[in-house]
Amino acid sequence: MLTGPKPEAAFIGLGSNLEDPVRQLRQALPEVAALPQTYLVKVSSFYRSSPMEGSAPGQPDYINAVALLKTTLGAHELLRALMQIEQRHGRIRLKRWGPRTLDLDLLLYGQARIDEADLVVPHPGLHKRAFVLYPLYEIAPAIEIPGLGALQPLLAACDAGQLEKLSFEE
Ligand code: ROI
Repeated sequence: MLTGPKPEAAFIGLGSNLEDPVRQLRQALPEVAALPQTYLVKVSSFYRSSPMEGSAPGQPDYINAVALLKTTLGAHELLRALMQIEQRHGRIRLKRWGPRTLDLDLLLYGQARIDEADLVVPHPGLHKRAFVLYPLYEIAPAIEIPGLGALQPLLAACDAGQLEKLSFEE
């Protein structure tokens, strides 16, 4: 049971495009669930997409998902814990926008707005990225994003491209 301060709802984005991306996400989820002071409440389907604009060229497709956590970890503590999981997955990130074995992004932390050198919440790319918006909508259609408002208009303005929902988490 969680004790102490009221848990916050935190949404995280999971992404991988190296070394069996579906397996990377499947293995990461129990690690997220095992974080201290944290419940894993919900996980979206897995979605496949080609590397989005801005990505270094010639990369394999990505698998992405979004998860809802309830946690009494602070935002920075949660970020640090997510980075440790990334590192355990031997995260390869040779260059910015390059391919990676596991990427865990802190997308939303309650209604918090954080703008610091090491942490920006809501995640700055969130509203433009179909591979975040669609899985987020799947598990939290009514959510309000601090500074941006409802999810539906953001979805409507975002090109889903060839984002493909995987039916059996393959
Ligand atoms: N493109 C897709 N489709 N999925 C991602 O998770 C992703 N992550 C990134 C960049 C390289 C911007 N492109 C991506 O960091």
